[in-house]
Amino acid sequence: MKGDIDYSLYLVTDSTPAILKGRDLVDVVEAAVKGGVGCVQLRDKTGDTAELTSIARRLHEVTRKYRVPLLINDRVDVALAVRCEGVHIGQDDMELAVARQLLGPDAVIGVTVSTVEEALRACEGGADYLGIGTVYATATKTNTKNIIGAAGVQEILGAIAEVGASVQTVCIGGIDESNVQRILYQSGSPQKALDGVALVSAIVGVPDPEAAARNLLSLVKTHADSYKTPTRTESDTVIRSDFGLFVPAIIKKIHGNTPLSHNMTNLVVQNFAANVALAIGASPIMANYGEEAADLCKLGGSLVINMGSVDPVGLANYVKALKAYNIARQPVVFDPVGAGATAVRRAAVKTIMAEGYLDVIKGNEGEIRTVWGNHEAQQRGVDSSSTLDTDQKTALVAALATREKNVIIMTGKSDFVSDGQRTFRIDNGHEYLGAVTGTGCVLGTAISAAIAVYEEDKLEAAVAAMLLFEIAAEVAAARADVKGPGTFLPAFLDELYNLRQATARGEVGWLQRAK
Ligand code: 3NM
Ligand code: MG
Repeated sequence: MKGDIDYSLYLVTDSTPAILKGRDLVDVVEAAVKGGVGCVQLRDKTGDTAELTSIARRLHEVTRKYRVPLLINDRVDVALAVRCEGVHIGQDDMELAVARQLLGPDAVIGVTVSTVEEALRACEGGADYLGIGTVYATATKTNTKNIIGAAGVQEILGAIAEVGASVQTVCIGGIDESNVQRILYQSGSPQKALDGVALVSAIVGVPDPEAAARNLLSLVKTHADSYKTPTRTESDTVIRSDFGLFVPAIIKKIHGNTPLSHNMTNLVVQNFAANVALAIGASPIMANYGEEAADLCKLGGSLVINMGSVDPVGLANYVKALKAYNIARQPVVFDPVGAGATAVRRAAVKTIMAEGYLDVIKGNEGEIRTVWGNHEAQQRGVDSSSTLDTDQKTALVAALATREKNVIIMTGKSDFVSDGQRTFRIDNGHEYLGAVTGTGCVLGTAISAAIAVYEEDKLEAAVAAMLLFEIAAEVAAARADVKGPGTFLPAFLDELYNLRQATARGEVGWLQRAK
């Protein structure tokens, strides 16, 4: 019986008026179970014992009818009184060993964990499943000890796999239709993946719990098709010699498809970014109002979030757009401009990374190190030196891409690009790129165009855009009429345009300059 439980969609109840909105909890749970919830936990931190026992009894009648287990949060006595399938205990609740003794070997006992230590202790103590959290900040539980994000869940799953524990796992906190697939994807490793997700408000707090549960369950079941881990393992050198095999094709595809590049960017670079998008064959829209993303994300393009000037209104807009693009499964490029510079920016990076999946994160060394350092538990020493050498940069982009399951680009004199499996360095570019404003920002726009047309390999797409961009800069800087940064700027736009047009005609000699 215990082994048959389907944890894919795990419902935790909440009887607060803000969530339940005057409905009968039993009706809400029955609807959710009809929609596909496979496990129900009664969680009521305020009800007295008689009240709790009565509602547990009514809930158990329903869950039994659908052959779904009912667990009681914290209250072993209530579980015993109603003879339901088990309990869920938090770190401040009754000890696991005592609960097991009282309930016996057949009872289901789950434990809340937020650290590796708590997880390993619960496994050793014989927990049947772990509720890992808090993943994302949530209004449903504001007294939470630890927001751990996908990276924290991944760390815990890795530690469980290492000791070979067979425990089931769900994660909890702030999960809804916009992020359920990405948390399953981002938190997993080849060794161990989550068995499901636990939610409160996304099911109990919506008008139609049955439809919500049905939709969420189908998202859980299809997450593997929706996000894919790159499977190639070619070495750096193989990829380099292959430039000609994929770069021209990607640039031709931008030229042919004119993908939308939706930029939420700062005032300084808006005009420049739009011109770069046009030069490489994309269709730019500079739209900083998040509400528009719900429509724009349906046009098959990509989103650039450039944190160049961040304020609370801007941040809320970024989050809104990010969620819209995530739901539509259209790619997002994140440029954490000035990430480490102020507390406000560090917090904004944290929020953006928690609120959505970022297909590409592009930044300079300091910015990428801030993104990495956001998850304290995983710093592992890379932050201790003031500037990183080539090996450290390679290791950092690969580790961050592995952790985030995306593409990481660290720009600089040499650029480092990784999807966690393939990591390499691009040495093209020109000093004039650093002598005019916004070139780093508009590179994000160029990358967004490539990713919009070539989602099948985001690493190759990023590399194609970067080579076009940096070689165009070299060609422009070498022109006789270019005397400095001022004359460089229009020449750069010209050469971006020229190289793109030439590539569309099949002339790809410029790619010889790739290094
Ligand atoms: N436990 P929602 S977070 C009940 O971190 C609960 O252990 C948490 O609610 C933990 O799905 C949480 O509405 C609330 O975000 C989850
Ligand atoms: Mg608890």
